[in-house]
Amino acid sequence: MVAAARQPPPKILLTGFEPFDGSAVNPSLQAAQALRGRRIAGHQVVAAALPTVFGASLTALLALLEQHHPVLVLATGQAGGRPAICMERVAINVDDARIPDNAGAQPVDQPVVPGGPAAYFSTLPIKAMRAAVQAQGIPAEVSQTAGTFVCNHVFYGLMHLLAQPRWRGVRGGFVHVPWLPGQGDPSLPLEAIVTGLRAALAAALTHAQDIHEAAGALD
Ligand code: PCA
Repeated sequence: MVAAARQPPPKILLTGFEPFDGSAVNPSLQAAQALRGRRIAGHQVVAAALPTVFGASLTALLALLEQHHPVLVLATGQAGGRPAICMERVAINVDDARIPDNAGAQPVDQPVVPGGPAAYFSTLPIKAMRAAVQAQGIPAEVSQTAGTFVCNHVFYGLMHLLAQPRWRGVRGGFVHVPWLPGQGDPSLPLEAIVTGLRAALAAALTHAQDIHEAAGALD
């Protein structure tokens, strides 16, 4: 008798953004690439780059969802000037760009989804993720705003997609990471960002419910 084929592990989708604003690198993309194919808590990491472009980033994200059918999606981006890995709590229905995106678009006071809800909360356990990153000795915070540029656009668009019955049960959220050394101050080395994201993903996969600890320094 032929042994039953082993089930492939469930997938998690980890995205990073292409460099923007004249920078040659984006730590979110480097970290996602470093985690490509890794096993975390019995899941396999699918890593992908999103264009730092309003609209096209969400088209790419939907194609990735349809291709991979992940059980969890973590989108990540660079937040220059922040000192810690930031678990984003909320995505808002606003595009309001201070600088043009990589295609030259600079929407001001536009909705991400016309007629959509004002906001969506992350469905990842942000406090458990913060605790797991801090336990690695890496600075981590809960953040109450992902801004109004392409990161918030993707976060909102992701949560709007996952709110559809078609993607029922798929959890999603967004994490901002600091600059790499050489991009500006404050910064975190790539190894710390990779270790932090790995710990955050492990916590997300092992906590169906969040833990409840008081808000932290940036809150
Ligand atoms: N950070 C930007 C967009 C791409 C990225 O990595 C942001 O915070 O919106």
